[in-house]
Amino acid sequence: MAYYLYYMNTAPAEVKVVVEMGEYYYYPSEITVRVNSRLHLTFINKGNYPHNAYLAEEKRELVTILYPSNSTTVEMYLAKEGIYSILCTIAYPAPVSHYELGMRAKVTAK
Ligand SMILES: [Cu+2]
Repeated sequence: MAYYLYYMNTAPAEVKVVVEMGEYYYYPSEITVRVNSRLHLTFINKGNYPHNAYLAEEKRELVTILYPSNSTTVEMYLAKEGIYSILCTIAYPAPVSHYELGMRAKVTAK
């Protein structure tokens, strides 16, 4: 499942995407935006365990921890082309991080 959002103007584009979290996935798992987009990601935890969102390329957490039934909105400014990986680094109740079980999403700016 992928969202493709294109804009013809050169002003920063405001893009809003709702990302569902569960065991063990983000949905959608692929988001594509144009460079120079301000991406507002609203994470909603529809699962039974806590989840987070770690931005691998910048080595920082977008969402520290989100408990079941909670939601939060964070912003990513995509100033240059690239592919960004969002991973869930929580390892509960499984002994491995959720991203190792497939909980990862990709944001592409092009
Ligand atoms: Cu998780």
